[in-house]
Amino acid sequence: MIQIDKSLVNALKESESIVFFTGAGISSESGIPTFRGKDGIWNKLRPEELANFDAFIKNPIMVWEWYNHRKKIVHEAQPNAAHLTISEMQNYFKDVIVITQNIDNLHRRAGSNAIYELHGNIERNFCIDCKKFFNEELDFSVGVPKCDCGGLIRPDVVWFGEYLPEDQFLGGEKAAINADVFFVVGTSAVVYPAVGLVYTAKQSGATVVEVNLEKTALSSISNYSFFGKAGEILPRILEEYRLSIKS
Ligand code: BJW
Ligand code: ZN
Repeated sequence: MIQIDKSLVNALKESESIVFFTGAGISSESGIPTFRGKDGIWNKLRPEELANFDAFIKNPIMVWEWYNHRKKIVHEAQPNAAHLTISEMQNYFKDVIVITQNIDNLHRRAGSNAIYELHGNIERNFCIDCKKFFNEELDFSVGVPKCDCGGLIRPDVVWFGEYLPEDQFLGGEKAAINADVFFVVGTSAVVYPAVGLVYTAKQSGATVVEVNLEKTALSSISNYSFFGKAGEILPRILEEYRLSIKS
């Protein structure tokens, strides 16, 4: 049985705004591989070969194959107990805000209403030249899909060396500043500027709670660290919180 500290439950009882900063690890129990770590997809595929604009220009077919493969996995996946618990938290707290590095839509499908997507969304695509959006199924029958203007269409995700969508980052930053409790779930915490939001939350006075299979660079600044599966730990935290408000 995972033990949940009473002091954390007390902090939650005094909280109006709780924030979940999530990474690939929250979706691993839904069958979506993580990037890094033991079963990370990037153990086999080098990120710099795929997740950057130059790689796309050099070999758009290879990059699209990777995204289409992942899209299929994402479509077949279902939100797990961790996503669902976060969504359920909306019944207990004034503000429950998700800041995610994931592009998989699982928080939305779980029912979370306030979501900032820092690294884009695999469901959307846009033309690299005129920036027009294409949200429908793309046709790959004659090679890499192109816009009417002739530009290549790419997935609307953030690659290395690209700026994060400003509205999403600023929304996430505001949430981090206002957070009472800031959960960091399933991220290796190596990709910036996203991870900087954890430090923003900490400096703004939030209680930081890390949930991960293993230690990360954020463990030392976290007020609480739970090492195990998000799909087991988050439901236990909600369960203890519920018990405490009954008594
Ligand atoms: C579980 C679990 C379970 C498993 N339960 N836990 C040097 C220093 C600092 C910064 C830089 C630097 N050199 C370059 C940079 C900048 C660069 C960066 O941060 N690089 C570092 C890697 C060194 N950042 C950027 O380039 C960003 N843009 C930028 O900085 O713009 C400014 C700029 C503009 C122009 C010029 C110069 C600067 C953009 C970053 C974009 C990241 N994009 C990706 C791909 C998105 C699209 C896609 O999905 O294909 O985003 S990379 C990839 O990493 C993806 C993720 O969102 C991101 C983070 O990964 P995450 O989520 O942490 O996953 P994992 O796999 O790493 O970790 C999983 C964790 O879960 C593990 O810890 C497990 O233990 C755990 N876990 N199962 C609980 N059941
Ligand atoms: Zn175009």
